[in-house]
Amino acid sequence: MKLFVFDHCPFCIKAMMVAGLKKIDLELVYLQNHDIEARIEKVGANLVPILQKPDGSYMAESLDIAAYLDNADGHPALGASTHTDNIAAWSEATRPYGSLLLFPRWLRIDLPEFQCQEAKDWFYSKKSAMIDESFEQAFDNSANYIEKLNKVLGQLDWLTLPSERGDKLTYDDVNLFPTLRNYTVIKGLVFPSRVRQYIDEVAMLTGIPLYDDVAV
Ligand SMILES: N[C@@H](CCC(=O)N[C@@H](CS)C(=O)NCC(=O)O)C(=O)O
Repeated sequence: MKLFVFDHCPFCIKAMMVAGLKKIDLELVYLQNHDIEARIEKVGANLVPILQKPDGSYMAESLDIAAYLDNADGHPALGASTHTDNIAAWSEATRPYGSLLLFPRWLRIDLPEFQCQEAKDWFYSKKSAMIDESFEQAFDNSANYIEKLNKVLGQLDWLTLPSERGDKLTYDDVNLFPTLRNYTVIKGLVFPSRVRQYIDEVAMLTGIPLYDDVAV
């Protein structure tokens, strides 16, 4: 099977987490960010992740792909969500600062979906319109946004560690971890120790690489 992704895409990480957890033999294919046609020709819409199943057919929607991969061996491992509202509220609270901090950084590190100028230019024009700031301005304002994001990171008091539940993951982890994983690219962001432990434990169980070594 093939999974078409961007490395920085949190939805793609949802599908990749399950593939890693279940040790599914999956080829990751990184599409160039501007190559909309490569997405539309497969699923009729401009989005990743896209799974190509063994019969050659394509499947979109990260949570559908996650469920498909989890059920592929007839022994689903993921538990049900119990913190859907908490995760939705927390994600909403972090999104503005997360975008301002993440978007400029994705072009400052070496990512497989930005291997040509066209891909970088496409991302820049689309996303700087979304944050209403140039990437340069947003990056220069990092200290301010980091302070705000640090506060929201303290609002994860309901979080339980995988090690406190027999290393069993749930759809809450699939929905929460990708955002936290992306925040590891933000140099100077201080994760509360329990949140940091959560990130490290889920990364270990799913084999998802973090960005600490290349953080900017
Ligand atoms: N509901 C979709 C959302 C996927 C999505 O929004 N993917 C973004 C990347 S994070 C995308 O492909 N956007 C198109 C683009 O960047 O051109 C899912 O859960 O898979």
